[in-house]
Amino acid sequence: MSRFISLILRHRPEIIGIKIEKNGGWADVNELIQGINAKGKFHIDRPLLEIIVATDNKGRYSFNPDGTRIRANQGHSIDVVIEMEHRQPPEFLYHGTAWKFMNSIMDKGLLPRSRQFVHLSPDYETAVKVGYRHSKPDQPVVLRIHAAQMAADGYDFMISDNGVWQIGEVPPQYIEIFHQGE
Ligand code: HQG
Repeated sequence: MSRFISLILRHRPEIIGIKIEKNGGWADVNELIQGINAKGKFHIDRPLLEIIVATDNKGRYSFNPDGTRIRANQGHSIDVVIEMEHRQPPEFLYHGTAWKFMNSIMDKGLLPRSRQFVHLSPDYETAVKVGYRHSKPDQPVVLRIHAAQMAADGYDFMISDNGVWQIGEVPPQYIEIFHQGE
């Protein structure tokens, strides 16, 4: 159910016939509930939606203050503008990916692909989990990104409400393959 909501709010609202506001990425909660139920794949009501939002393991969703609207905090491919905090990054951030992408990454850098931004993790362990999504059953590769150096060179870092760092791209010179324990 949560994956389905994520698909709707980040990528394909049209599959249940709803619109997402460009400014803020908000969907109307009643329309979302009715749209999901009309589709027939899942049945949802407001209390269940509230549980999903409150317990999501990555804090993917938020309600607006009066609870009438809902959005995904990050990860969109559709054209929305989510206000995010622009913040000075730590010295290093991390990115987990698959070895099969490495030639291209070291050639072109990290690119957002289908999403609006490249996502970077604050720590190694999170990057391993993200990387596994693309590398299974093989071990992922974790890249260490020289984030503070990038910021010093003028790159603008943002962090979403659920703590995922976002950047437009990471050129190859800021990327190194990271081995745990270094
Ligand atoms: C790779 C999950 C070839 C990139 C996670 C990644 C994350 C390149 C894949 C969030 C490349 C894109 C996002 C290049 C980047 N050549 N491959 N030049 N540049 N790539 O899923 O960062 O569960 O769009 O390394 O926790 O893996 O959805 O991005 O492997 O925060 O909430 O292209 O998704 O969150 O894959 O994951 P994705 P991601 P949720």
